[in-house]
Amino acid sequence: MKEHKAGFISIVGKPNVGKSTLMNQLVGEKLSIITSKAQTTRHRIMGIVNGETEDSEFQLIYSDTPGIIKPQYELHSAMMEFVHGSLEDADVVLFVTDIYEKYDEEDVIQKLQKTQSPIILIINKMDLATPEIIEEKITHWKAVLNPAHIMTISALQNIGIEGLLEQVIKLMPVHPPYFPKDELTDKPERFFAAEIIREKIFLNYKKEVPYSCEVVVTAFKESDDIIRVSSEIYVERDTQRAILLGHKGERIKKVGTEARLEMEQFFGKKIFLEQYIKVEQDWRQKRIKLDRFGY
Ligand code: GDP
Ligand code: K
Ligand code: MG
Repeated sequence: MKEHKAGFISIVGKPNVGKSTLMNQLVGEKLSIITSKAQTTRHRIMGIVNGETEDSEFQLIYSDTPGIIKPQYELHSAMMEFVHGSLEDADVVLFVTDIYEKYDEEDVIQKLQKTQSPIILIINKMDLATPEIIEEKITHWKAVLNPAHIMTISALQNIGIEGLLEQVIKLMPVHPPYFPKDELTDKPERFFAAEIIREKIFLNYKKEVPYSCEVVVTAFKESDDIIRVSSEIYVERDTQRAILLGHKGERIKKVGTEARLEMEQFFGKKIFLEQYIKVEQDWRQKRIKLDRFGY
């Protein structure tokens, strides 16, 4: 019989370097929402991949995490707790950087130096770089962190992902599976429904509005041919509620349509979606409200 390998792989790094894009490529599903805005990802999201090589069966449990930042709100502190938790569990750390990243990583580096697990440093967005820039980044990272491996990839264009996967499997410990083999993630369906709505909000509004929004799915009722989803969107102020709605509610209607279409793809069923907008003053700063929202 083949040996079984299993382990936790944490995807960490600064905002917007492509962590969620990479996670989705590795898992082969869009589990994590992606936008060009920093702080899109707020939770630790696990994606599970089962497979086999010539010599072993494996289960890889990836964790996508929020980008590492200096907390300004209680919400940020909760987000950074997810990052720390994920580093503590890690058998392998994928430290994602991109070709734009400036050389001011001390806070992040200090966190990584504390982990015992091997680090694969990833230089992402190679599709946008010249060989000279990549060479410069490699030299830099060897000097400051000296990770077990450095790999250059494009998560967006699916370049270098195969090679990365091989490295990850090599580093996995021999261990029985942690999750049943038909499980894709640790999060419930309604979590993904809420995330899809949140992504559409990030894509449709500017400035502070997306950051002030939280989405809660209050009902997720599946029948043979349709899923009925009820959601509440929380904002911090009445003015934000007005912006979210738009003239005659047209803007939020657009969000709803886009979210519904993506949910139909994700869940493979027709979706009936309800959205209610509520004001919850300063929820990002209040521990008690964050608890209620699952942070
Ligand atoms: P995260 O904040 O680290 O999770 O980053 P995201 O995965 O949300 O990606 C941030 C932005 O970078 C999005 O607009 C992505 O489409 C883009 N992006 C991610 N990977 C690549 C890549 O390999 N090449 C290019 N050109 N863009 C990328
Ligand atoms: K992002
Ligand atoms: Mg992300």
